[in-house]
Amino acid sequence: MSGATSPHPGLTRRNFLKTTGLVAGAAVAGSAALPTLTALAEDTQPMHKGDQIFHSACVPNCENTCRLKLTVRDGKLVKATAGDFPNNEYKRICLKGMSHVFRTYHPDRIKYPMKRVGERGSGEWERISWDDAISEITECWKRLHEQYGKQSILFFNGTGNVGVSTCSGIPTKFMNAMEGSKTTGVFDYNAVTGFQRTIGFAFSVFWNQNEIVDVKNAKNLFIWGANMPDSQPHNWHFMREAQEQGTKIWFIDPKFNTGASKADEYIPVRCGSDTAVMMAMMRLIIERDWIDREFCRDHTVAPFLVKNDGLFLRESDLGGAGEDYVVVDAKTHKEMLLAEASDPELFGEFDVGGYHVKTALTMLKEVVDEFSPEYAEKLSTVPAAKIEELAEVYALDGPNTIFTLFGPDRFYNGHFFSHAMAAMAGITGNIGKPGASIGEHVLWTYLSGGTLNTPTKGRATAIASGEAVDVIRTGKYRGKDYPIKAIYACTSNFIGNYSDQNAWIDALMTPDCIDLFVVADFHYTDTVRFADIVLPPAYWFEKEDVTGNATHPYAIMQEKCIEPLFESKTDAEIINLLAEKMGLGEYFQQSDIEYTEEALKKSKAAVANNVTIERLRKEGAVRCLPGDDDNPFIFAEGGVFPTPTKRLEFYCEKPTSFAKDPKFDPSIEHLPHFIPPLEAWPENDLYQKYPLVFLQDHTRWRMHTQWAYDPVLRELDPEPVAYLSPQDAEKRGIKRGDLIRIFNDRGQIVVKALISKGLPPGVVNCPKGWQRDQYVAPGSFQELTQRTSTPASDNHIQFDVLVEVESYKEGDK
Ligand SMILES: Nc1nc2c(c(=O)[nH]1)N[C@H]1C(S)=C(S)[C@@H](COP(=O)(O)OP(=O)(O)OC[C@H]3O[C@@H](n4cnc5c(=O)[nH]c(N)nc54)[C@H](O)[C@@H]3O)O[C@H]1N2
Ligand SMILES: Nc1nc2c(c(=O)[nH]1)N[C@H]1C(S)=C(S)[C@@H](COP(=O)(O)OP(=O)(O)OC[C@H]3O[C@@H](n4cnc5c(=O)[nH]c(N)nc54)[C@H](O)[C@@H]3O)O[C@H]1N2
Ligand code: SF4
Ligand SMILES: [Mo]
Repeated sequence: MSGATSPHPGLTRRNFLKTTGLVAGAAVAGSAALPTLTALAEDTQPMHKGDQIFHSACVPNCENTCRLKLTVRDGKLVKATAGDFPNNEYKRICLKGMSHVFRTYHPDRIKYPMKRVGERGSGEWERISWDDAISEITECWKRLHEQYGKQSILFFNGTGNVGVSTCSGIPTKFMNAMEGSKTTGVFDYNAVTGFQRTIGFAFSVFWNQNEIVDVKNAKNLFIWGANMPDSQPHNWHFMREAQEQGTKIWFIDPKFNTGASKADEYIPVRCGSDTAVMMAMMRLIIERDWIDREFCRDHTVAPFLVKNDGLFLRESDLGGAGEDYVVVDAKTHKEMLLAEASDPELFGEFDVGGYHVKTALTMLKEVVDEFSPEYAEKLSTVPAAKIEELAEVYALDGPNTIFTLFGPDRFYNGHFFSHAMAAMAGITGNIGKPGASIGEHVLWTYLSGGTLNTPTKGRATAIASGEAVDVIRTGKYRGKDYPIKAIYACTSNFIGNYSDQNAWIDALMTPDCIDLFVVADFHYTDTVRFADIVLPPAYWFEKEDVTGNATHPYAIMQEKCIEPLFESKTDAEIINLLAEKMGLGEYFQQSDIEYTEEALKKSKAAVANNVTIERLRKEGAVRCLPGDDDNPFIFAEGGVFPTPTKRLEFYCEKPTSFAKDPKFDPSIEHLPHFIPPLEAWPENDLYQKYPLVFLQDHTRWRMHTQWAYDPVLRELDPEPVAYLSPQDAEKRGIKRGDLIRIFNDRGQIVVKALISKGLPPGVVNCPKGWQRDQYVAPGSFQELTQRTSTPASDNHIQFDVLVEVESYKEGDK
C-alpha cells in the first residue's frame, strides 16, 4: 500500500502475524490475556475416527458471513468452529456461529408442511403432505390470477439467508416470473441513500468504504451511530487492534455502551440530532479555511456552478455543443470549461451567459452557516467546544475514518446524516485514500442472486413498504385499484421485523382480506404464526450455495454437510415445485448450486474476479474484491468516484425518491439539511404524553429475530429486557428486575427493567428480536414502531418513536 500515511508505520497486524508466525484467532493483540472466541472454538475436542470435515458459512444478515468448519459424525453435525481464510485476519466466529448444532437440531424446528386448522393466528396446525401443500397453494394462486390479476400475490424475500441463490436469487426469479408484487427497500436505506447520491457505490449500494483492514491507517476513527461491538464483532476487533497501534477512537452515540467504554473518547448526542453536529462542524471547517482546497477542486463538485433550476451550468447552456461543466477561472474571473480550468473558483456568485449562478461550495456554505456550534449544542447537547475540537481534528489531523451504521439512519430524514458526512469528507479530503473513508461496508449484492433474471419478460411490481399494509386493507395503491389477496414469504420474518406490527396483524386478521398466506421458515416466528400453510426449508448446511455478503472480501463455498432433516426441502426445490404447477416449470429446473452457478456467470464482479464454482470448490474462499491481502481495497482511490461527475457530489444535481413517494420534494434534497425527527423530538406535542425515545439495539444475542429460540443464547440472555436511565426509573418508581409496560398509541410490550447509567434520561432501549410468544404478556417491541418512512428512501424509522413506561403487575392489561 504505497503512500499510506500510517500513524504507526512499519508494523501492521498482518506483518506482525507474519513475522511472529502467530495465527489469527490465537490470543494476540487486542486482548493479551484473554483468548478470543475464535481461539476457544478451535479444535479442542479430539477428532473421532471417521469424522468428516466440511466447510460452509454462517449466513444470517449480520453483515458478515463467517466461514465455518463443520464436523459431521455418522451423518450428524456435531461441531461448528471458525473456518480458515486465505487471510486469516478475517477468521472469526461469534457465539451464534458456534451454536449451530443446537439450531440445526432444535426440537421445535418445523419438520413437515403444516396447515392451519384453527382460526388464523390460533397456533393450531395439522401435518399435510408436500403434494397437498403444493396443490392447495397453486390452485389458489391460479384462481387469484384469474380473479384479481398477477399482482395480487405479494412476495416477501428478506435477509434470513444471504446465500447467493437462497437470498435474492431464486425467490427473485420466481416473483418476477410470477409477475407478483413486492415491497421496496425498507431497512438501512436512509444511510444508503445519502451515500449513494454523493459518493456512489463501487459494486453494491452497501459497499462504499475502504476494506476494514485499512482502518489501522486512520489517525482517528469516529464510530458514529454503530453498535460496536454487538452488531459488528467481526469489524470491531480490527478497530481495537488499530487502537493498540495508535488510532484514536471517538464514539458518538446517545448511550454509553460496550463500544463506548473502550473508546478513547465518548461523546453523547441527543437521538436524531447528529446532522446538526456535522453541519456545525462544516461551518467551522469552511469558516476557518480548514478545507482541503486541492481535493475540493479536483475531486468534488465544489467549483461547479449551480443555476436557479438546481442544475449545474453546462457548455450547452451557453450555446456550446458539448455537455462539459462550466466553472469560473480564479485568475481571469471568466467562465471556462471544467476540463480546461486549472484553478477554478471554489466560492462565489456570478452572472454567466444570462444565468445567475453560485458555486456548489458556496451553496453548501449557505446551508451550514445557520449552524453555529452554540446552536448545534442546543439541538444535540454536544458542547460547542467539543464540536470545535471534532471539526479541527477531523479536518486537520487525518487521515480519518468515520465508521457508521444505522443509528441515525432510523430517524426521519436520516439520509441527510450520511449526505452531510459525505460532504464533510469531501471538503476535508478524508476519502479515497488509505485511512480515510466513510460509507457502508457490506459486500451485499456484490455477488447478487438478483442476476438470475427470468427468461420471461416478467417483473414483480414494487409497492412502498410503509404503504403495503394499507394496500392489503383497502385494495388500493395511491388511488388505483390494487388488490393483494395472497402472500408468500421466505427468508423473511416481516411481521417480526416490519414496523407497526398491529397494523400487519390487523390486515391479516381482517376477514376476506388475504385468502392465502404461505411462509417457508424453520420456527413458528411472528410471521409463521399467522400463516395458513407453513413449508419447512432445508437448513444452511443441508444444501449447497455460495455467499458473497460480508464485510470481508471473500465469496465462500457452502458445502452440503448433512441431508435435509425431516421432510424439509431446499428453497430452490420448493420454488421449483410451485413453478411447475404454475406453468413455469421450464424456467425452474435447476438444483441449488446450478442456480448459484448461473448467478456467478452473470455477475460482473464474479467474472471480473474469476469467482467460479470450480475455484470455490477447490479453494473454499475466493477473494471477490479488487486489491489483495496486502493491498486492501480503497474506495474511490485517488479521488475518482463512481458518480455521474466522477467526483464527490456533496451537491446532488438530480435527487430521486426510492419509492417515488409523492411527498418527496427534490428542491430540498440537493444539499444536506438538519430536519428534526418526526416523532422523537422535544418540540413535538406528543412528547408531553410519551416523553421517552424508544431505541431497539441489534444485540449480540440474536440476529434480528434469528437465534431467538436458540437454547445456548437463551442461557445467556434468557428473557426480554429494557434499559432505563436511573433518573427515569426513579421518577416512575421502577427498580431493577421489575416488570414494566412500555406503551404508546400503537401498542405495548411488557419486559423486565434493567437500570443503566449508560443511558441518558429520556431514552429507553429495548434490544430487538424477541418473538411475541416469548413475552410474559401480549405485545412486542414491534408494536411500538411507526410505519412512516423517509420520502427519499422509503426507510422505516424505527428509532423515531416515543413511548411511556410504567410499572406492570401480572394481570394488568
Ligand atoms: N448481533 C447482531 N448483529 C447484527 C444484527 C443483529 O440483529 N444482531 N443486525 C445486522 C443488520 S441487518 C444491521 S442493519 C446492523 C445494524 O447495526 P447497528 O446500526 O450498529 O445496530 P443498532 O443496534 O441499530 O445500533 C445503532 C447504534 O446507534 C446508536 N444510536 C441510536 N440513535 C442514534 C442517534 O441518533 N445518533 C447516534 N450517533 N447514534 C444513535 C445506538 O445507541 C446504537 O449504538 O447490524 C447487523 N449485525
Ligand atoms: N423495530 C425494529 N425493527 C427492525 C430493525 C430495527 O432496528 N428495529 N432493523 C431492521 C433491519 S436493519 C433489518 S435488515 C430487518 C431484517 O428482517 P428479516 O429479513 O426479516 O430478518 P430475520 O429476522 O433475520 O428473519 C429472516 C427469517 O428468515 C428465516 N430464514 C433463515 N434462513 C432461511 C432459509 O434458508 N430459508 C428460509 N425459507 N427462511 C430462512 C429465519 O428463520 C427468519 O425467520 O429487520 C428490521 N427490523
Ligand atoms: S452471526 Fe455473524 S459474526 Fe456470528 S458467526 Fe454468524 S456470521 Fe459470524
Ligand atoms: Mo439491516
